[in-house]
Amino acid sequence: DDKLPIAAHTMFPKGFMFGAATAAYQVEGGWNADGKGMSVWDNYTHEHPDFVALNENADVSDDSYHLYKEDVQLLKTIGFQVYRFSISWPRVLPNGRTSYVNQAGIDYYMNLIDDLLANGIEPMVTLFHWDLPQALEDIGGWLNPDIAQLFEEYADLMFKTYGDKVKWWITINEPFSVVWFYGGNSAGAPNLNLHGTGDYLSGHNLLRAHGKAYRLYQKKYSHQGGKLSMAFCGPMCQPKTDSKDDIAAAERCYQFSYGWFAHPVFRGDYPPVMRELVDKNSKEEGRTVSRLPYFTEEEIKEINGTVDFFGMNYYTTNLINDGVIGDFPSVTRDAHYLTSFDPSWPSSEADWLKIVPQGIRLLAKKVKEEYNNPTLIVTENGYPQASMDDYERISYFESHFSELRRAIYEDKCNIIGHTTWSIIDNFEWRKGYTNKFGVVSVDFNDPKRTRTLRRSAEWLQHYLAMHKLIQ
Ligand code: PNW
Repeated sequence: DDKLPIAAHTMFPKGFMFGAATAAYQVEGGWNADGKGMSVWDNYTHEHPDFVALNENADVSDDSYHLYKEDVQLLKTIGFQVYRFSISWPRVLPNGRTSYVNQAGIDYYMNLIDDLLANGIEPMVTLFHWDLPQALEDIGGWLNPDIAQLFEEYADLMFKTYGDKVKWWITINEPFSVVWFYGGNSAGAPNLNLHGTGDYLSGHNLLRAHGKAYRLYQKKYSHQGGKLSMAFCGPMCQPKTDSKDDIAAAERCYQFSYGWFAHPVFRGDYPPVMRELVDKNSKEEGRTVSRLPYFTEEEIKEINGTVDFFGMNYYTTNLINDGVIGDFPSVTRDAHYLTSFDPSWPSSEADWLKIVPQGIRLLAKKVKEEYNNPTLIVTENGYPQASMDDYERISYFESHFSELRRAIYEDKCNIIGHTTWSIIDNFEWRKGYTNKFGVVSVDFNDPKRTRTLRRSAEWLQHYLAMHKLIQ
């Protein structure tokens, strides 16, 4: 392997797909346009403006609801082959239920998909990127077991409507992030702060919902020939020292983030270490049932083997050591590890994101080992930098691409694509507009939301042009 031709190390293999990603709430705006219903993020930002940096919200954001054609032209100009975007559930189903369909919302995504295809760009569609219809949150949201069937009905309509044009589906973006909105500290909508209970329960229903949507696709839509997955996330968990305890702590960190959702869909149930620790703590707390729910035999059958590829969101790495921290009860306490950063890792404009390129390779290798080398797509990876001369972002992509190629050529990981987060600056959740992830900048003070290519967009343009030459 040391003797690979230089070109193999420099370029990705033939057929490797490059794309860019966004999410509905972060870019669309049009929060109440043409009959769209309220989402939990509309509600959260309107009710608690103080939860978001500079009291911002995404009522207008990039206005991609009206300007999507500009986005498509940007993707085309840079040379991306894939666009990963999400559908706003309340835009198509204002009450969350299929009993009332908002035709304007259906048309919006049809027009976007048609425009992408007309420009030679493949759509990759996320069904849920955090903007749950508020009407469903009002009945308990992801805590209510009924949500799994409601999600299945929503997915059914989406497969039926767009499935002859869309071949890549992500059911749920980052279930591991969603659970913090139910169990963390004001982390996001619906902001329930049910530590150690709401997180496990919402996670359980996210998995049940995913399983149902996957089986439905298999039963009713397999002739469409699409591929389905979730987008899993977390930082890469690297042991702080090579002590046995820290190595075990880093393993717990992995299993309580990626493993929490990937283990059930690849192996049929929660990671054994999660089961063991949450059951043990629940018992010690005097509970008669575990805070981590059990799947029925039927659910295990439904959930096991419901991913056609591994959607991997990677941004950064944490150092992990053994230790107890967190509210009583809480996921953090159950997993009992501490996080830190290596002081040698360069910082970015986001406090949580240190530059650790080797992490993407180590994570891909971990995924290969855990789940028998699944097909893998890096569904998110990107860097926040506001400057138009964003050379740090270029270096971030350069180094992460390089580590990805090593994962492919040296570790033999089956990685087939990468979608950059993000094509344009957008509403970065609680950070508002203060973190800018776009390779294209957006002027949020300009009613026209003018979009301008950064240096990194030009760098990608050249990189992708070279990539196309070897196809
Ligand atoms: C992602 N981590 O969340 C989200 O999917 C995007 O919507 C968001 O804009 C993007 O990151 C940038 O922040 C993350 O644990 C969740 O390292 C978790 C992690 C990173 C990103």
